Amino acid sequence: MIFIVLPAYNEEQKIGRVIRDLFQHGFKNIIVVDDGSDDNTVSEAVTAGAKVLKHMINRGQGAALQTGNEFVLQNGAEIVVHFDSDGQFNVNDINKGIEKLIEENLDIVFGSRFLDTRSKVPFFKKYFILPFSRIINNFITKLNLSDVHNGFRIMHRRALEKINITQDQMAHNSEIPRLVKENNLKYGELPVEVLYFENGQGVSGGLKILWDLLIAKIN
Ligand SMILES: Nc1nc2c(ncn2[C@@H]2O[C@H](COP(=O)(O)OP(=O)(O)O)[C@@H](O)[C@H]2O)c(=O)[nH]1
Ligand SMILES: [Mg+2]
Repeated sequence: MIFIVLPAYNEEQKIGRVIRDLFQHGFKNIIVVDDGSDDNTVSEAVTAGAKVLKHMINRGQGAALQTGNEFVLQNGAEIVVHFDSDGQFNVNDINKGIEKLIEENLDIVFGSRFLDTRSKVPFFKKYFILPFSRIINNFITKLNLSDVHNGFRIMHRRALEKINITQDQMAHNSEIPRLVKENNLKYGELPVEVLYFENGQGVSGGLKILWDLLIAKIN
C-alpha cells in the first residue's frame, strides 16, 4: 500500500488543489498532518477527501512527518511519500520515484531540485542558503546529497521502521540522512520539480534551519 503524507501549516489556499491532484493521479491514501493551523486547512483537506491527523499546537514539520510515519506504519504502508501541501511539487514526479525505489531496490529516495533544469530556484537560495546548508549537512550526515532541504522523499517500509524523527522543526532534513547512514540504508536521488510562486521560507527560514542543525549537532 502506498501512502502520501502531507505536512500542513496554514495551507487553506493550496491544500485542496494538491489533494485533488493526487486523487486524480490515482493515489488513494492521502494523509494530511495538520500542525495546529489557525486557518481552514483542516476543513479544506477533509472536503477534498484526505484523512486528517491533527496536532493541537504547532510542533513543526519534523514532528508532523513523524506523526504521519507512525500512522502509515500502523496502517500497513509499504511505501510512504512525503509531499508538500503548498503545491510546489509536481505530482507527476511521484511515480518516477516509486519506480526508482522498486527497480533499484532502494530504502529511500530523496527529491532534488538540482538534478534537472525544471526548477527556477531563487538566487539567494540557490547560491547561498542551499550550498552552505549542503556542505554542513553532508559533513554531519556523511551522505552525499545534492539537495538537503527538499521535502519530497519516498521511503520504503524498511526505512520507515528504522527512521524515527526526533527533530520537530526543520532539522529532520539532516536527521533523516544521518539515520540513513547509521542504518546502512540504500538511498538514491530523484530529479524533482520545485515551483516558485513565492519565496517560501526566505532568508530567515534558511538561517533558522542552520541554527536547528547546529543545535542538533551539539545535542
Ligand atoms: N506540519 C507542519 N507543516 C509545516 C510547518 N511549516 C511548514 N509546513 C509544511 O511543510 C511544507 C513546506 O513548507 P514551506 O514553508 O513551504 O517550506 P519551503 O517550501 O521548503 O520553503 C508545506 O506543506 C507546509 O505547509 C509546520 O510547522 N508544521
Ligand atoms: Mg513551500
